[in-house]
Amino acid sequence: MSADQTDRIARALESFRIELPSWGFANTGTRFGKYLQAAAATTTEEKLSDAGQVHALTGVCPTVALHVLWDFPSGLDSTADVATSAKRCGVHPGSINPNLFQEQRYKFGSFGNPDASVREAALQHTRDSIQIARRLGSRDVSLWFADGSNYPGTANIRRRKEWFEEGLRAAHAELARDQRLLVEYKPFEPAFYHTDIADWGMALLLARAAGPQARVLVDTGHHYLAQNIEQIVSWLLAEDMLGGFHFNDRRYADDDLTLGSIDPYQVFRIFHEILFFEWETGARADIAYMIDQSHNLKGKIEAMIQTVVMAQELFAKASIVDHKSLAAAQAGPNLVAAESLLQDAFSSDVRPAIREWRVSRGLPADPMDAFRQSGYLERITAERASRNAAGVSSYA
Ligand code: RM4
Ligand code: MN
Ligand code: MN
Repeated sequence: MSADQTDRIARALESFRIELPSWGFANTGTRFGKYLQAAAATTTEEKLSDAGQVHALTGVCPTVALHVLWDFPSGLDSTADVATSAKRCGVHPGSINPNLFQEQRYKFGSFGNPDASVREAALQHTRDSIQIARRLGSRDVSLWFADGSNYPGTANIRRRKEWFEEGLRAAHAELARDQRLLVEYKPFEPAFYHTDIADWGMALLLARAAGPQARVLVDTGHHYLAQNIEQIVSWLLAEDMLGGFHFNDRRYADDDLTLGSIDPYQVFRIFHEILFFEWETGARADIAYMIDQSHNLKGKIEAMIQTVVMAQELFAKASIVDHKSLAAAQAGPNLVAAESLLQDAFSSDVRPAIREWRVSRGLPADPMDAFRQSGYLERITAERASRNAAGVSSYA
């Protein structure tokens, strides 16, 4: 590795921050069953504490995404407690995620529900979530809708699109000047015939309809298997509409597996398109990198550290692509040379340079090893085991 490459990696890592999901530390599971972990967090404070450990060891996870229904049991009145806990645990509240899918009234949808009173309730919950975010100093309110239908003919698809536009516009009106609305898409599940925001194009149109502070959120698990996600990322960058990511990996559907566990080259290609965009335009892409994973079998804190380390490695690999040579090879076009520039960067071992960067920042060279040595897991296992045996769990 050349000195220039080591330097590029250090600069890339300085700029790279990734948000942890509070729900990734609690007992969650599949719809078939939940395997409870003795060490899982049973309160919001415990989730923040676990996230604080990941941040203390990696140095790059200062914020935690929060789910309103799960982390704010008294809504707005819970914000003071959450703020105090976050401070105590050495992290900041990150994106705020309204919950528009778990209550009985959302059986036939939230923003797209044919019943105006349910649409209004969903909007009110979103407004409250925006207020929660404002009180906590969080910039992003992240919207994922379970809305859709299971059978042809049962929903007025066009009318629902209008209801979504109305609802999102009204939600956007509630934002402070520095806040953003992020609109997530997903092709199916829980609805199996149509989903109201099924893909990036629908999310883009709805974000545009909502207002100037709305952007699209790309959850890497929310695509059909052969879809070219980095092309979607490039288009959204070109349109200045990429707001953030929910990172995870998948083999079949929305599996929420560890980032890069199935296809690390896919993640590398996404990072490459972002960094190539920044190199070409000289502009910094304003992207919230977030993890959306909840592990049913792996130890939750270990899985999160593994994810962060993997994200850093793939980001570092993308940072050493020789952009100037790539631009020349593309212009040629010199196909094999262009493709090889990506492959060379991807196959470089960036781990020594990352370890060096960590040590220079006073961080453990190996965060996973440091976690295993720390005794934290043994302590929380003893503290939480009996509460977890009583079966505290939530969905995610
Ligand atoms: C969805 C989506 C959302 C997450 C919910 C629980 O599949 O990924 O981001 O909040 O799950
Ligand atoms: Mn997601
Ligand atoms: Mn998902």
